[in-house]
Amino acid sequence: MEILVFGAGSLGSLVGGLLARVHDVTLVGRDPHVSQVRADGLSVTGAAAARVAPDATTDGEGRTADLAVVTVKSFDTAAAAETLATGEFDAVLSLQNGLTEETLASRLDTTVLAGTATYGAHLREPGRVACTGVGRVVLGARTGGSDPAAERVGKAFRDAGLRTLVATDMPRRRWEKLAVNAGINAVTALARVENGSLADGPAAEVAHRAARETVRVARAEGVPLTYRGARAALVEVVSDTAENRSSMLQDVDAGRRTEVEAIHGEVVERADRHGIDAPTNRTLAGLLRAWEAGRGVR
Ligand code: KPL
Repeated sequence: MEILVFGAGSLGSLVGGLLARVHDVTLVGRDPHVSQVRADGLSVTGAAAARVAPDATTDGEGRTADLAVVTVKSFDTAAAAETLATGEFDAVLSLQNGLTEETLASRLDTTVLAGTATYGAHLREPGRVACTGVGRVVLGARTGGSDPAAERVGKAFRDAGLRTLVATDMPRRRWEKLAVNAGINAVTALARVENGSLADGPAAEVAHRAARETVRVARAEGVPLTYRGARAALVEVVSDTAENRSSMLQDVDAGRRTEVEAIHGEVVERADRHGIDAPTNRTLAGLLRAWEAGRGVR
């Protein structure tokens, strides 16, 4: 399969690198990573190791492929959609944090699949990405139900050795992942701890409160998410990615803008719309916004 991975950060480079073991992959990213991959290939280290030579480019305009996998940060989704709209793809799969598939679907004239990925990934240096936790990719039709495109993409991912499930209840799973991110990302970024630190103790308590609030909002949105299901998902991801530094902690460490708006901002905004209290998410969002403002990255 010809696959364009749009967003060669940590997760995009890991997923693209693993897919490149059997597929024809092009990574769209930034220099100096892109130049390094073009010159020396991509090294994947850690729990899933590989040395691969995908194509790499800084220019995503006018591309054609069977599949585009979108892995850019949530706040870059609209710009990514605009670039992808200049090309041609049989299907586009979002593997991003937040509920970004709606933004892609409203701007693209092709099948947009929803996906979640709980693999731990860290771009250690240009040309080298570490797999810091073997999680799982779950993908399927954006609005639920079955879709032949999802089956084809799921098979392509499994052929490349990625743990992948094709699901028919993506709206619920996207919200479950949002609850997991609401639990893990800000707490690990603010406390500067790895995901495994949320297994118990005071940080775990805050994480579970943030996830629980997200479940309440999901239910108000008509999504059948249970507290027990979200809690089990949070515990599983914390354990599967125990050694991982969450994407938000990596952003804070690097002094970059975070995905606070797509995670905690989204929960708080929708909670307000439904007249629901979300004090933990509101506090976490406030702290991260203050950090971003102080760094001049808002
Ligand atoms: O999605 C993630 C992230 O870091 O953004 C998890 C699954 C929490 C892995 O760290």
